[in-house]
Amino acid sequence: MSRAACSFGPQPRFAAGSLGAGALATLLAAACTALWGVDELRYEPRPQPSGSSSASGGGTGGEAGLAAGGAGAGGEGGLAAGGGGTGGAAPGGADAGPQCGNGFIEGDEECDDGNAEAGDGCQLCQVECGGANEIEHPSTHHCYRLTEQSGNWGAGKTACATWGGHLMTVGSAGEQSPVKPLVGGDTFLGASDSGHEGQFTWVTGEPWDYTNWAGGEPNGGTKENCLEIHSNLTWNDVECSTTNHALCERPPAGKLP
Ligand SMILES: [Ca+2]
Ligand SMILES: [Ca+2]
Ligand SMILES: [Ca+2]
Ligand SMILES: [Ca+2]
Repeated sequence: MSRAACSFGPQPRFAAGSLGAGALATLLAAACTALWGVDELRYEPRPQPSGSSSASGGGTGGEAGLAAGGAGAGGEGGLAAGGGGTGGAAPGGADAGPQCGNGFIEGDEECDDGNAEAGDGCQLCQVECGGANEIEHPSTHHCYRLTEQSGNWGAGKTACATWGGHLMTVGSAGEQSPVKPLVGGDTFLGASDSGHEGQFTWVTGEPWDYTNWAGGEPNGGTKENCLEIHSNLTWNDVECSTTNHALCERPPAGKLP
């Protein structure tokens, strides 16, 4: 049996403070993978609130039954199976807890890219960031990566985009200090003053609020227009044609509510 995605009845609502939909999504995704070898989770649209239809909403066809059975193996089946029946308690959604898969980063979620897939940087609303050349920021969950190959500033910019991010921008000392283990030598950051000599700007357009220039820097005038960071985390303007590794940054997928 081949399926493109796992489909369920309407996503149940949870009272504030109860176990969230993230836990439910984890269970359902596991059931999906076990039963059909797919891990994409889809919910059908929630029907209009009405006393009778809401009560029967949890039992939409055989798929929902299978889902409830699979979730039961996980030990929280009561929560999963009962969710549909309690959906009508408070129409309007004001009581809905975090829902993994709705595209909004809520509650304990680190990210929410609208799916439960692994390998795309956000699995079940947790950031996937690791390996020898990647570091996840402990509080913002931005992922930082040192490019594998060295090249000029433009090549670093391209490599970061290919990875799904951008050259690293630094808004504070607290953003760059956890990244220090990645900086073994001079490494490109995502700023230049190519557009207007003396006015460095970040590639993302975010405010140029924080700087950490090394003593005497920037000193390169129109010859040095790209930003690099030393291993002691101070900055230097350098020629954009210099061959360096680069630091990339990828914010968590999803919108803030
Ligand atoms: Ca969410
Ligand atoms: Ca940044
Ligand atoms: Ca310059
Ligand atoms: Ca310089």
